[in-house]
Amino acid sequence: MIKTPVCDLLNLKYPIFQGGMAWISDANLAASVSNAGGLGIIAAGNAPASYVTEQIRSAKALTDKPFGVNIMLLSPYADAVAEAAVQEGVAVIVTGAGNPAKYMKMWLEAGIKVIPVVPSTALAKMMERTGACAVIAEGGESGGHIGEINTMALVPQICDAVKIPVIAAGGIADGRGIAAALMLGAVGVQLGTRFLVAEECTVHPNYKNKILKAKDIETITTGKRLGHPVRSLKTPFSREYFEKEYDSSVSNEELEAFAVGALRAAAVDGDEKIGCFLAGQVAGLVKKEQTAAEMIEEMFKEAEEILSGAGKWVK
Ligand code: TUI
Repeated sequence: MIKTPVCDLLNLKYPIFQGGMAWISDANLAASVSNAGGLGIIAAGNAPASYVTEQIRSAKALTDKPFGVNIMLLSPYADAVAEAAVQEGVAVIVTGAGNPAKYMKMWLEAGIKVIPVVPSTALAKMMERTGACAVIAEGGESGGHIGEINTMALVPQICDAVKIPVIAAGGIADGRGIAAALMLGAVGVQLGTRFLVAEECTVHPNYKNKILKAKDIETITTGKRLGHPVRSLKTPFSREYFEKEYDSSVSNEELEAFAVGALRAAAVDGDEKIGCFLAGQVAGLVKKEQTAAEMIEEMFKEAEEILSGAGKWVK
């Protein structure tokens, strides 16, 4: 059995979080992961607070285990979602795509455990000072909005920078990745891309098929020009965005307008032309659809075998 301080901190059987994926991580997926012994997370993405409230209530009806809400700080509704999460009394808030300092006091006073995603040691230290109970060190292999540093380099540096528990994210999709993350000093992992193909994940089937068929070099990073790099699968949308990004005759406003609605088009409509299919570099490792429980049990069995056998290299 793999037990870490994150299991005690959040009352989990397995130290694994399901990433909060905008338009994808709903109550159904989150409750399945929580029922399987991990931490399921509802993604607020760019949705209004009413959607998040509704999803929190649905998740409460589907599980009596703890689950979290991921608040995407670039969202125009971030303030309202930050308050809705307090109103609904969620156990855990994960933040992404920004610095949540202005909400920390309100969340901590409400007794919520706050776990920000951090792409740097500076932000990790600041989050520790402001009361985060753990941080997620997310490397640039991840899907979606990403930082500069990759998981292998980021995780140990963040582990050295803070005393609170560190959860590793980015580039993890199986037991080998979990074992490696623990060796880097992390005490938990967060996975998005693998859970995209969970049976309980209601994302459009075209999205799942794209992940299941993806090879190692099939992701691309776009959005650097606007300061928000995003990793997604190579598709007509991402290739065209990439070209526009390096075309000086295209204005920033035109570039932004081109991407409006692209996440929804992928996740809800499965539109292979105009959709933006966010995915991590591990998409090529994801080969089968399983229940969330099967995935978690399989990965931790594998991680346990690897870690138990690791002494073979020590002579
Ligand atoms: O947030 C994510 N991944 C995401 S968010 C998303 S939706 C989106 N929509 C429009 C534009 C961009 C994204 C899709 N995927 N991951 C967590 C994450 N957080 N990665 C990197 C960061 C991050 C970056 C900078 C966290 C904090 C940060 O701080 C900067 C500061 O303000 O200090």
